[in-house]
Amino acid sequence: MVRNDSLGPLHLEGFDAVQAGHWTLENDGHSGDVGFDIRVGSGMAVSGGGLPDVYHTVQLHFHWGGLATNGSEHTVDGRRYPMEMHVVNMKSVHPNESAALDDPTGFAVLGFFIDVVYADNVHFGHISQKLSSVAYRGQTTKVKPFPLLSLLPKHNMSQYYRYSGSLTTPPCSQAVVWTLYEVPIYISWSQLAQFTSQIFSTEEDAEQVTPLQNNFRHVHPTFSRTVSASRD
Ligand code: SG7
Ligand code: ZN
Repeated sequence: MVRNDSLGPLHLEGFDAVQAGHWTLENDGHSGDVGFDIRVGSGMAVSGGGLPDVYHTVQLHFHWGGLATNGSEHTVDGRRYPMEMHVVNMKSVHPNESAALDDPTGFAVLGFFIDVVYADNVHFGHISQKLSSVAYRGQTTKVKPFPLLSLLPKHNMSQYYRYSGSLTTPPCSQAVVWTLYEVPIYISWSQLAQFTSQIFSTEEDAEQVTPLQNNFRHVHPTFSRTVSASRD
């Protein structure tokens, strides 16, 4: 880990506003895949904080384990959190995702650890209340836009880890500038249970009745990569 004092806070444009139109929550659950994405439309972008360019926000999604097993994709000092949220942003110069996949800095993904407490997180209700509408693969529902900032930690957004890496799902393209925030988001046990019990990777009439769990990629060695820490 290398401390890099030049890594200031990121600029999160439009995250504090209610965007026009609607967002789409879609169950894309091929087995081993993520489960669902929330496509957010236009209006939000991230820049600064050492990112090489401006990236517009495309979607957010989650990785989880089970009720008793943690499911974050990243670990800090060997610790895995119950869940992890990814806000996926694509470099604005690219016309489409396949162009961005060919660029080693084509995506900027913001990762947030999610920890579990007793109190509900009211802002997560915007998402968790909708999960039953997209239980099965291919199902979609509309989500009324809400300020994405309301989901994020209120403090210490200048503390994060930075490395160059890959998408965590196949083909795992080396196309991501990762930003992992140190301070977690908190949700309740019952909200965690909604993620671990309500999403299926199968179609509605399938025989399989086991909900999608453990949709995280296993930890890989960093090889020669540097992981930087922003100043606090
Ligand atoms: C899921 O995770 C989807 C993908 C996403 C991938 O498969 O959410 O979304 C799309 C549009 O394919 O890939 C490019 C992208 O966002 C990996 O995302 S992740 O590395 O942040 N986990
Ligand atoms: Zn992800």
